[in-house]
Amino acid sequence: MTNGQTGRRRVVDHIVDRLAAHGVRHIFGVDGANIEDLYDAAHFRADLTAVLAKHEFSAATMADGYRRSGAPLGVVAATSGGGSLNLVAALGESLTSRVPVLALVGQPPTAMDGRGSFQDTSGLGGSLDAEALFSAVSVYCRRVVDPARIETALSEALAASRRGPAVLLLPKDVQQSIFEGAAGAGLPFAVPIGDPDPIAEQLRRACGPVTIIAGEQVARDDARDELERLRAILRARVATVPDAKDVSGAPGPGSSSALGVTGVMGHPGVAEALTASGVCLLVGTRLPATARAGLDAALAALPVLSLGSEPPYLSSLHVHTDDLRRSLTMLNAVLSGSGRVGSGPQSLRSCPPDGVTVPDRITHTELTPPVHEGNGIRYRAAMAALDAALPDGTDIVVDAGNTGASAIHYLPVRRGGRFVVALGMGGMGYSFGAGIGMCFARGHRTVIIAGDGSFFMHGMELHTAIQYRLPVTVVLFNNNAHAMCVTREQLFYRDLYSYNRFTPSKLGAGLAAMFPGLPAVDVAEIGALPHALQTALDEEGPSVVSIECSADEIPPFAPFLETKEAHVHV
Ligand SMILES: Cc1ncc(C[n+]2csc(CCOP(=O)(O)OP(=O)(O)O)c2C)c(N)n1
Ligand SMILES: [Mg+2]
Repeated sequence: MTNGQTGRRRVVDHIVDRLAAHGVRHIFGVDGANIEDLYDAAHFRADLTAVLAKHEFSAATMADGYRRSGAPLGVVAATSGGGSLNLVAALGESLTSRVPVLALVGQPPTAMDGRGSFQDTSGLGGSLDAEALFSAVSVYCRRVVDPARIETALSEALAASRRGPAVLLLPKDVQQSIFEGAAGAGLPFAVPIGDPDPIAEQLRRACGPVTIIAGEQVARDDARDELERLRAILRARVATVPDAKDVSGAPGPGSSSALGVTGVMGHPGVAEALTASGVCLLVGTRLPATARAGLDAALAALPVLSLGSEPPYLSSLHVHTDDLRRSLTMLNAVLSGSGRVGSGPQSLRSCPPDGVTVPDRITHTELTPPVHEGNGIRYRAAMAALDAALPDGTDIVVDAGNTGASAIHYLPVRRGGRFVVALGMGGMGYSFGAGIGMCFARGHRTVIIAGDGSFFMHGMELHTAIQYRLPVTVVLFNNNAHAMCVTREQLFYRDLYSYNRFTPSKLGAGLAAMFPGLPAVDVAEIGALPHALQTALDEEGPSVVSIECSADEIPPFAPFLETKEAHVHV
């Protein structure tokens, strides 16, 4: 492709060609003088849409949500100065959760580097050093000052982005330079694929049931089917970490093997299952503290095996792989008798593990927070109404706070749907951009679940969903507070004061007035919720339901609950 006006092929034209060849169909960003050439280049490619967001944080979470929901790569574009700085929080989220994202960041022309140019971030002459800053929130960061280096930098960035965000800093003159190289699609890059022999061997020695804990790498490497096959071969129970709820069957009918979620917002049955297991197999998770809480004792008493791109935070027999789909396929072949373990003369014949047994039936369990007596729709009742209303295939993205914990704990994943939550940094306001990005990637109804505090941070990104007429339903839980912080004040600071309650607002009415034509309502009674949800979900475009709830209700969050009274079999 070439510039539609001049017919000459610029660096930006080459970049968009490479992205399109990589399977990217949308890039997300906010325009500005030092990124407008990239928007110009994208305009001349029919297969690439440059989406205009309202804030760079949300543009970057759009890229993150786009990739997490299955697209090959999330791409965000931002201009220099303040625009670029707005990316940092979102890239930090993508880095911690290892989400493949490429950030293309404009900079002022190089001729003025270090000489007081507007928004200088060259690091020269006392200016902010963007390369140092973005290196800290990415797995790869290069400032491209020579147009001849773009091809190498782009190839390296695309290869590195498999492990997390990559950043290219692109001064305006470099973007506008004529691209001299060939218009190729770059070389394919090799990915380390772990051979799971040692895990197969240990599984053969295992005695008792197997519990699998699956993590976000299963989603990243699109290995859900392979995980399900492994589960069937091992007749294992599967739990997921909280930010990978959608990688294994949801608890409930048709999925008796699913134990639910691990960790702070998790289900007590996971610890019970581990205690009764002969071995635990971690698939694609490092099991960070939020995912491990309450499980340390049970895990310490078991052999722990791990397959994934990074070793877990607890001691285990770990096999490294950057492609879980391929490694799980190998493991399944070996365990099911259709492959061989190893390749030498000493290699074991493949066979199913004998000592592995089918676990006793374990009932699904829930945390039970103290009953809340005051006003407001209860989180559990609201999640039950959502569970009844959301059809199969609906994608769900969840934000932070008491609202987020309740959704993770109570709301099952839809069959065939995605369930995304950002627990890497747990940054409020993630869900708005991420939900919009998911909707662009998957093209069907996405439900964003967020608290009023998260809404006040980044909820205005709703405007982008309206602009692009996306089938996005925003379900707000309005407790007129940063309620998770209210709960902490009550439980840990003797309830003597509150910084965290807000002046009340009516978000549904407010949004309906602000965006004429947007269906947006406030719901204060549980009886009215099913109809309000159904109406919102039946819309073709965006819609909003704001649920009035209470900052005094304690959510299903283990650190807030007394373990003794905390759970009951349901
Ligand atoms: C960007 C950011 N700032 C601060 C926090 C700390 N924090 C965690 S939950 C929370 C309150 C969330 O309020 P809201 O979205 O209304 O949800 P609620 O807890 O009220 O259900 C805060 C301030 C955070 N997670 N992210
Ligand atoms: Mg709130």
